[in-house]
Amino acid sequence: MRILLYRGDGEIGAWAEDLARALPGAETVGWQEGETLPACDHAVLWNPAPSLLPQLAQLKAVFLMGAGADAILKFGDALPDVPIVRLGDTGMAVQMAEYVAYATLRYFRRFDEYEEQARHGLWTPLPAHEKEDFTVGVMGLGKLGLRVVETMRSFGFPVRGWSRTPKELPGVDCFAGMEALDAFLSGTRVLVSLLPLTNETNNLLDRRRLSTLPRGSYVINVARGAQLAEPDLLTLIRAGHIAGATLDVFRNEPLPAPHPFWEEPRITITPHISAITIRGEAVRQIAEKIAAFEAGNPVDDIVDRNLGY
Ligand code: NDP
Ligand code: OXD
Repeated sequence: MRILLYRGDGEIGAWAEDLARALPGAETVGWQEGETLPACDHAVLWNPAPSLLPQLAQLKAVFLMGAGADAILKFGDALPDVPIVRLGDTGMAVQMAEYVAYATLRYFRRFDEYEEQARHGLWTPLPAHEKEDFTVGVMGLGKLGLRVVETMRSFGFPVRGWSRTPKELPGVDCFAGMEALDAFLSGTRVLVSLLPLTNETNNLLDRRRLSTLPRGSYVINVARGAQLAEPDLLTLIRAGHIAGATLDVFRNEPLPAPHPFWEEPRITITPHISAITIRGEAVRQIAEKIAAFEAGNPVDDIVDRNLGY
């Protein structure tokens, strides 16, 4: 079996070593612009170059090195008709839970205010927020969103969730579909996005929808930057409607140097690290999926191109 390994950033050495260990007997090959791809069975890749796409038509399947499929599905009809398989969790769900819990607790327990007070030598207990005023609303109840829901519930926060198809989760107010979005937002104090980027979710969080959140809400975006209308968020923060945002993802990454977000103290910026791909776990899962594929067994996490995730 021959496997193409490719990353847009060119760094495949460690992936090749791990894959050789996980699938002994498989040969891995790389590819560079201008080369003709030798006959391969599968590809394991991230951010493919457009000129590689036609050469993928010979493959049995493409395995992504990440959870989001938007970076490949954006090529639309230029993509060959082979199954695309994304990562399912592989250690990312717990990282998302850590990130969202940290950001929420920082707001809820007023840590920023205490830090500021401490800088001025002030010992002044502030009134504690009530959990009942801090409903966490998670958009996207998939592999990652569900773990966040579970974690925030374990701290005793009221939790609600929004997904495309209806769900029933113990102790969670579940909302589904566009028709329920305003109702979901209107009772959410801490909004978390863990949605895939699709035609439906692109620019979903615009001025009108962000205004539907109660005054004093917070936004945590750990999914994809293009879901959020960035100027609208800024306007609502400056107007005091949104109290703050913790953003890991942006419409343009890296976030460009002159961008008003850098200057806004109520926005916390991290460089797309809320859940990094843990290579060892990813390779183990991909190897298992390739083995299942070869054996004709069902493979999880095949991307639905019509839905976009
Ligand atoms: P899943 O596919 O497991 O879950 C997606 C969830 O979003 C599902 O609950 C789905 O609903 C819901 N959804 C999709 N479209 C809509 C819609 N139009 N309206 C309402 N709900 C919708 O994905 P994961 O949990 O594995 O990952 C989520 C995203 O997180 C990835 O797509 C990626 O963009 C992002 N990500 C970000 C990382 C980072 O470091 N910042 C790292 C990893 C992932 P339903 O259940 O009904 O299908
Ligand atoms: C992913 C990501 O989708 O890193 O895995 O954003």
